[in-house]
Amino acid sequence: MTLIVIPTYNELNNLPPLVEKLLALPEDVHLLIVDDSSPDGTGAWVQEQKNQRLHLLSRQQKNGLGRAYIAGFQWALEHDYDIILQMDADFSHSPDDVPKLIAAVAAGADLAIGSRYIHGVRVINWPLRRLILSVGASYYVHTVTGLPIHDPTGGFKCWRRQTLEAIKIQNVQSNGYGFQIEMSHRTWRKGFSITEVPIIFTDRFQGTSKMSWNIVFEAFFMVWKLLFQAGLRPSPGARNSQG
Ligand SMILES: Nc1nc2c(ncn2[C@@H]2O[C@H](COP(=O)(O)OP(=O)(O)OP(=O)(O)O)[C@@H](O)[C@H]2O)c(=O)[nH]1
Ligand SMILES: [Mg+2]
Repeated sequence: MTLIVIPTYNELNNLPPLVEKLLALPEDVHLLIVDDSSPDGTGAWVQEQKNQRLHLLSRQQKNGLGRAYIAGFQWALEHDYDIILQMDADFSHSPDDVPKLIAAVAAGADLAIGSRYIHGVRVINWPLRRLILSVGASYYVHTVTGLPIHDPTGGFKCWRRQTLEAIKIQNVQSNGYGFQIEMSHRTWRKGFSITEVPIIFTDRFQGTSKMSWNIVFEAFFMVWKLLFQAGLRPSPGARNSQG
């Protein structure tokens, strides 16, 4: 069974239509909304819904994306899900791409990453400076850590249960972009197979951004920690990434 984990903070405009689209997919997915007590009532909306396939994990305070995902993944592992997909609530990650990611894991990948930067660049409506930052970050992460992924900061990913069980998620400290990088880096270091699946990423058109320079700086320094943790050996040998 597949669980889609969606962290939310003030996404009341985006979440209801997103939930509707995801529950209408041919795949029989369950959803877990991890809400940090959004002042706009996102969590309350989830609670009002009477759908056995929609679950809510409500947390006391806004603690960052990484903490929300760890809690959501732990919940998934405590329940009976064998595929766990993560995505944003703001429609930057399209529900139409969800089946492709699930299929990649079902076909054997230990981790499937929705990638904006394989076979060209597919980002819609981002200001140029943000695109440059993101593409530059991808080169930087690859150069420092050796992680063979074209889109290491992306947050549209699909996990095989055994991968999450093996990479000791309780020890992952970072938030934001650093969180996405650290999770993939652990997966790669353990020798799991990673497949990148092309996706189209669209900037949020509703709600407010939680992106901040803190998140960028955290990731900037965090990659050096990953390199040192890996004993200054950027490559574990074989390149696992395909696509
Ligand atoms: N539970 C929880 N969710 C969060 C937190 N910060 C962000 N989110 C959610 O995580 C997802 C990604 O956050 P975004 O604000 O879209 O971050 P981004 O995509 O880098 O930036 P923008 O799209 O420009 O806003 C969205 O679904 C947010 O609602 C948080 O502290 N707690
Ligand atoms: Mg977003």
